[in-house]
Amino acid sequence: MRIDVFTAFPEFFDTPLRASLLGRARERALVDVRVHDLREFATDRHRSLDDAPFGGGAGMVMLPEPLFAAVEAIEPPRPVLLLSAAGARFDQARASMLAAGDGFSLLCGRYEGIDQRVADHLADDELSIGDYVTAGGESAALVVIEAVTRLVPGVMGNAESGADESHVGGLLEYPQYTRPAEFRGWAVPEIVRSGDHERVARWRRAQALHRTRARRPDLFSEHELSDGDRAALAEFPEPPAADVPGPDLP
Ligand code: JCQ
Repeated sequence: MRIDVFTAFPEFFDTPLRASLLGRARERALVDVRVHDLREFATDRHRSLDDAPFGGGAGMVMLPEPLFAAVEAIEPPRPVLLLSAAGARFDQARASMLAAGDGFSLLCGRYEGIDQRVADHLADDELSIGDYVTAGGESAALVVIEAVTRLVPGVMGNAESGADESHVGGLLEYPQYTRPAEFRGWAVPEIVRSGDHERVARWRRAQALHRTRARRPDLFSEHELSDGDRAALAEFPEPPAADVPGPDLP
């Protein structure tokens, strides 16, 4: 998997790409992340990357030329993805699609925005990691890189590589507990220590369903309840106190 990043702040990526899962995946040559400094592709003698907006207004706009020059010189893997708060939402389905390919590229905007011709004629797609604005696309690029890399075959051990996690099955994760059995007076639910693995599995499923209904009604309404789901909810109908009930169960 090759991932090319185009940024005005290449140093932003140094530590995150060396640490933890990403660092190990790169050491093992499972992913090849190449960070390109847009400054090297600036065309004027001041190495400018931005200019004032046509039509006036506050702030500066990223110039199209350095981005076009960089992508045309490097010929990085497609799709070329522009990170921006105005993009389509990046989600687990998109992460899986990218992980199934050989590579992709990320363009990081800075300043108050990017010249629209980058989105229209250079990028294949425009992606957002959520409804908030950051100072630039670098943080979003790291989110995309980590979400995709952990899905690349061989990156995670079999134990972790799981289908159990939040957003994989379209539901939020069930609550998890480890030692001690009682911490500051808060006990681990008796059932998860019971040793009845089938019952624990039904309890977890019910908790995931209650939690998703309370916290993410948008996800819950997309979820088709199975017979197993109905059985789990019948056995464990009580949502945890913290999860205020949403719409009625069918
Ligand atoms: C990405 N959610 C939020 C900041 C300009 C395209 O130009 C710019 C991009 C950014 C950073 O992106 C985000 C974002 N997903 O803010 C300024």
